[in-house]
Order: sequence, then C-alpha cells, then structure tokens
Amino acid sequence: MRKLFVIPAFLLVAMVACNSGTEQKANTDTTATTEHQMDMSTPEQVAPLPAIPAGAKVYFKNVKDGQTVSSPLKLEFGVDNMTVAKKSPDGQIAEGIGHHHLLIDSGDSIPSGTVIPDDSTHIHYGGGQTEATVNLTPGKHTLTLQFGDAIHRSYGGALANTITVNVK
Ligand SMILES: [Cu+2]
Repeated sequence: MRKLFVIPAFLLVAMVACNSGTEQKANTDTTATTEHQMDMSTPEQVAPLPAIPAGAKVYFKNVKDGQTVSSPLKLEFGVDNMTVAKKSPDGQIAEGIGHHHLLIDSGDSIPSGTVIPDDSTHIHYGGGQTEATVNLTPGKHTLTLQFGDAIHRSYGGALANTITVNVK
C-alpha cells in the first residue's frame, strides 16, 4: 500500500506543478472515497414535509396497468387535490404543492420525507411538467409516479402510483 502511494503522489506533484490550473485526479485508492460526495444537503432550518390534503392522489392519465405500449412512450401525469408547481428556487415549501417524479424500474415509492434521487431512473419534473416522453427497452417495466415537495422530498406511498407496462 505504502509503496503504491509514493509513486502516484510524486506524479501528482509533478502534474500539479506543470498544470496548476486544472484539478488532477490521483490514481490512488486513497482519493477514491471522495469521488461520490453529493451535495444533497438541505438547509438547517428545513420545514417539515407538508401534510397531504385529503383525497390527494397521483396516477398515469393515459396508460393503464398491464398495458402493452411502444417506445418512445408518452406519459401524462395526473394529480388530484395537489397543485403542480415549479420547484422552488429558494426552497420555499407550501402545503398542497409539489412536482412529479418518474421512477423507472425503481420500486413502488420513495419513503416519505426522503429526498428523491436524481438519475436516469429517477426523473424530476421540477419545471412543473405534467407529461413526458420516455425511451424504454423492450420488455416489462415498472413505472412509478411519485409526487414530491418543492425541495424534492417524497410524499411517500400515499402520493405514488405504480403500473407495469409491456414494451413492444
Ligand atoms: Cu424533484
């Protein structure tokens, strides 16, 4: 371990010296752990997750559970008793407001209060979109519509809806 470290450290010094304007990645295991730090931190005084109004629910408007579909697939997102809004740039949270998220083959909901991941299978519609077109590979896929608040916290299973589709 120690011997392996000495050489790259020396190389790193040489590289930084020659090219000080860019950040160099050292090829050592010692730096690998810092690679995955994500800035998902929330402000210290975060309002609690807003209550879910009575009768609120989300659903796919145009695709039924078990339906055979083709890709690209257009999806229309429905929500009752909640208002779809753009994500709040200043983190302001209001009751009865949020935006849609689409989970592709990623379970039937995100636990209530958990910040929804942002990646290729957890798609945020923070612009307030109520429809989207997605590309899916042939075969069976589960699609979950998950509502979240202005700072991307999930409203949990109460505001999630999952369907399975068969892609031609
Ligand atoms: Cu979001």
